[in-house]
Parts: sequence; structure tokens; C-alpha cells
Amino acid sequence: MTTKADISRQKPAGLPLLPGLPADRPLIMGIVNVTPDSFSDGGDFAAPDRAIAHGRALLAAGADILDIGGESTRPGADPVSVGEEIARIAPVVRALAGEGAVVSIDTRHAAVMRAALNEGAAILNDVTALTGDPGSLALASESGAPVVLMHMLGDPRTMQADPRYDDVVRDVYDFLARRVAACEAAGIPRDRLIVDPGIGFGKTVAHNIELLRRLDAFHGLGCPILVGVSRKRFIGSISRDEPPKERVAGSLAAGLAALDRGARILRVHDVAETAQALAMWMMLR
Ligand code: HH2
Repeated sequence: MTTKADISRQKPAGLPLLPGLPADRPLIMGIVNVTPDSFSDGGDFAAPDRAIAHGRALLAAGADILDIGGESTRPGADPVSVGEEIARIAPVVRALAGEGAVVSIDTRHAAVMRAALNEGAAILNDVTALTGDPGSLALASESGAPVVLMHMLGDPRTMQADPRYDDVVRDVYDFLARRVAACEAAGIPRDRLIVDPGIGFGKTVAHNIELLRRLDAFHGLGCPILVGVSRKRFIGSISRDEPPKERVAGSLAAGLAALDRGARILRVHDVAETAQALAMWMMLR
């Protein structure tokens, strides 16, 4: 088990090799959900041409990376077939990567990772930290791509039922430490790994707040930290129960707090607003 001393303040890890991306400032990962049912923009970009246009708009607004997903992992979401997921993401990855965008694929399925890599994706983003599919660890290792390892308790259908931890920061930290070790054992060096506490994935409002307050503990893992707070329910819960698209201000506040604690990548829907906030944060640092 990890002791408090192990997870005490450590220097933020540098970004891994992400060709063509600046290494001297935090990065903005813009979300492209090619889904009918995502929690905040489900259906807005389900058609490939709309998703591609949205990706271009996010790049123009300042996104460094486009995170393309074809399956919602919102609480209660039903899984989609791998064939359907590939049909959703493939034309969008092909078009945007073909135009030079740095694309990450948001999936928990090895076949979808493989298809996306073949279409030009450069980063793997897995909400199961490569535990969701028996083929994903080997595939990630062979691919040479950077991997985002995210913590989730249970699976999307049940994760918000009654999440419990002894100490949420320590439990999430220990899970990520085990996944980093499993990746290293499978031949993925630590400098290709990015860690993410998985805000909203099997966590109460109090758990999410605690993870963000103590985010700097995760520097002990020796990997850059990615945080996804954008439009998530806990923002409405601590405010006035605003619907997802009215949670932009809270998303920015939480994102900036994450940057203060050393987060290197923010995964967001509202790229233009985040880019403006990031520019100001950089000037005032
Ligand atoms: N959050 C969502 C999906 N993927 N990946 C990482 N690494 N971190 C996150 O916090 C994260 C993620 C959920 O957001 P969204 O994609 O907008 O919703 P949905 O899963 O409903 O498509």
C-alpha cells in the first residue's frame, strides 16, 4: 500500500513525446463526441461531417489535441458494439488526422484503438486504463503511442450507484500506480504514460472535490496529469443545478485550479473559453 509520504508533493512530470506539440505549457484537449448520447453534447456531432467540422472549429479555437470518441461513458450509458464504434470514429479520425491534427482516440476497446491508429490517431485515451479489453495492453505497447490511463470505479452503467473509498486520493493513486507498473511490465515506458484521476467516474461530489484539491499528490506517479472536469455534473451540484452547457464557468474555475496543482492537459468541450483562461493563467503565473 502507498503511504502518505509516497504521495506527497513532487515535481510535475514533463509531457511525453507528443510530436509537434509545445512542451512548455499545459495543453488543451478538445472533445469530439461522435455519439448520439453523450451527456453534454450527445447528438450534436453524431454525423461524421458535423464531427469533422466541429474538430476543425476546436483546432481553430486553440485545441492542441482532438479527443475523438464513439461511445458515451456517461453514468448509466449502455455500451455500443465495437463495429458501430469503429463506424462512428473512423471517418472522423481519418479526416482530422489527415489534415494534420494530433488525434487521441477515446475508447476502451482494442479493435477501436487499432482502427483509429490505422486512420492516423497518435494517442490512446482509455477510461479503463487498459483493463477493459484483454488485447489493449499488448496493442498499446506495440503501437508506440502515448496512453492516457484513467481511473474509473466499476463501469459506466453502475459506477454512480454508491461509490465508496477508504481514502479516495490514496485508492485512486494506488490503482494508477498498479496500472503504470502493468504498462511498464508490458513494455510501455513511463514517459509514454499520462495519468488521470477520472473525475465523475464512480465518484461522489465530495470525492471529485477531494481529488481536485489534492491533485498534486498524483505527481508521485512520475507521469503528466490529465484532468477532465468539463461540464460535469458535480459542477451543477455545487452550484445551481445548471444543465451541462451552462457549466462552462465552473469548468474553467476547476480547470484553472487543476493547472495550479500541476495538471498538464485539460480535456474540455469549450476550447475557446479554455484557451482564453489558459492565456491569462500563463501571464499571471
Ligand atoms: N471524461 C469523459 C470521457 N472520456 N477521458 C479521460 N481521460 N478523462 C475524462 O475525464 C473523460 C474521458 C466524459 O466526458 P464526455 O466525453 O463529454 O461524455 P460522454 O462519455 O458522455 O461521451
